[in-house]
Amino acid sequence: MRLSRYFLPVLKETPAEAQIVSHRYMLRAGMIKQQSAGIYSWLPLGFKVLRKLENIVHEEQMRAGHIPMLMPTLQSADLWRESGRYDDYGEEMLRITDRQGRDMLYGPTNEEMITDIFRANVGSYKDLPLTLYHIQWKFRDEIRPRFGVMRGREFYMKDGYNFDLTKEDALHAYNRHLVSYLRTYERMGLQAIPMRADSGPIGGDDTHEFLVLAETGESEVFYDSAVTDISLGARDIDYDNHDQCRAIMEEFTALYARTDETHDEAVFTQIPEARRRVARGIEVGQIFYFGTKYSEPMGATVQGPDGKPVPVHMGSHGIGVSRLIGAIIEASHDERGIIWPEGVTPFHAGIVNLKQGDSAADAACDSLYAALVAQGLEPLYDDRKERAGGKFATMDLIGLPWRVTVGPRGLEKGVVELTCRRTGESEEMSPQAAVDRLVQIYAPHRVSGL
Ligand code: P5A
Repeated sequence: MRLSRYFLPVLKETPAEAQIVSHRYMLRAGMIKQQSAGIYSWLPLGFKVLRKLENIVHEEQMRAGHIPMLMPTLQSADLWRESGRYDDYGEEMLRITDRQGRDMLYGPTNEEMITDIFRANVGSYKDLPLTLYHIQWKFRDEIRPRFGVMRGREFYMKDGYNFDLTKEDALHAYNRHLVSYLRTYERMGLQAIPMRADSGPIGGDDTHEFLVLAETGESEVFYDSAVTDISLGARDIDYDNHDQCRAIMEEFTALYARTDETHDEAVFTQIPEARRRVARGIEVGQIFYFGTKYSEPMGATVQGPDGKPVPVHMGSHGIGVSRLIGAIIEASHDERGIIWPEGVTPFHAGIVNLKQGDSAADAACDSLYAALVAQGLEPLYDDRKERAGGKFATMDLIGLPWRVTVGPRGLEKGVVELTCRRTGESEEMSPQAAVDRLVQIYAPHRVSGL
C-alpha cells in the first residue's frame, strides 16, 4: 500500500477523552473512530489488525478440531425465556421490538442459540463430540463503557460451544480450549495467564479467565510469580490426546493465580513471600464448563448408547478479539507509539523514501516494494512529499515492527537502512538483503488466511 493512496487519518494531538495509552494510540494512529459510547467504526488500519487477530483465532480453533460457522447478531427473546436468562441477564441486554411486536435482542452471547441449533439437528451420541464456534459482534449495554475497545458496548468475540456425551469428554473440551487459547495468545506476542475466576451470568463451576498483566487492567489479580515463567512454545500438541491436554492444563493452572472474585488470602499467604504478586490484568478470554445448565431446560438431548435420551454436557469459551487489540498495545508500546508484535502487525514493513521525487530514490523504493510484495509481504510505502522527521514519526506511531529507509546518500553506496522499531537498532544492507531478512523474520508468522 502506498500511503498517498491509503486512508490513515493520523492525529497530532492527544485526544482528551482517552485515559489509557492503547485508547490514545488507537485514536491517534487512525485505527478507530467512536460513533457513540462504546461503539466504534474500524478505520482501515484498525480493521486490518482486527482481521489479523481473527485469522489467528480461526487457524488455532480449526487446528484444535473446532468447526467455524456464523450466527446472527439479533436473536429472538423466546430462546432466552426457555433457558430462564431473559429476565436474569438484566440491563446489560439490549432489548429490541420488531414491527410485529416480537421481542428481540442484540446477542450478548450465544449459548441459547447454539443449543437450539444443536437440538434441531443432532440426535445421537454417535455425532459427538462436537465443537462449533463463530466470531461475531456482540452487544452488552455496559454501565461504564471505557478505555476504547477495551470495554466496548459493541465488541467482537470468538465464542465456541462444545457438546459432549459425558462430563469427562466435556472436561477434555475444556482442556483443549485452554491449550488452544494459550497457543493463540502466544502467536499474538502476548502472555495471557489462565486464572481461576467467577462464572458470572454464563454459569457453571469450572471457569478460567485469561489475563494479560497490565497496570491499566480492570481486574485485580493475585498470583505466584512463577506462573509467568511458563510458556507453551513450539510444543507438538495432539488435541485428541486427553492426557496431554490435561497435563498442559494442570501445568498452567497448578500455581496460584486468581482474580479478586475467587481470591483466597489463606491459600495465597502459603506462597513464599518473594513470589506473591498483587497486580492488575486485562481479561482477554474465558472458558467455562457448565454441564447441563442449558441442555436440560432446552431439551438438548441425544440418544445414548443404551437407547435412552441423555442431556449433553456443554461448555462455552470466549476470546475478546476486539479487546485484544487494546491489550496488545498496553503490553507493547513506548512513548512514540505502538510496537506491533510481528504476528499481528497491519503491515510487515514501512518503506520511508527520504527524498520523494529523486529519481534514484523513487525507483529504489518502487523495486523494494515490488520485491516484498512478490514474497507475499505487505509493505506500507510512505511516498508523500513530507519531511523525513514527519515520516518517521508516523511510522513510529503506527508501530510497524520494521522500517526500511531509502535515501540518495545510501543508494550511492548501494545500501538502504533496516530499522527495528522495538530496539531502535539500524543496519545498512543492500535492498535485496533487506528483503531476504524480512522474509526470514516473517517466516514463522505466516497465516493461511483461510
Ligand atoms: C464464553 C463464550 C462469554 O460470554 N459465552 C460465549 C461466554 N464469556 S465472557 O467472559 O463474558 O466474554 C468472553 C470475552 O469477551 C470479552 N469481552 C469484552 N470485550 C470488549 N468489551 C466488552 N464489553 C466485553 N465483554 C466481554 C472478554 O475478553 C471476555 O473474556
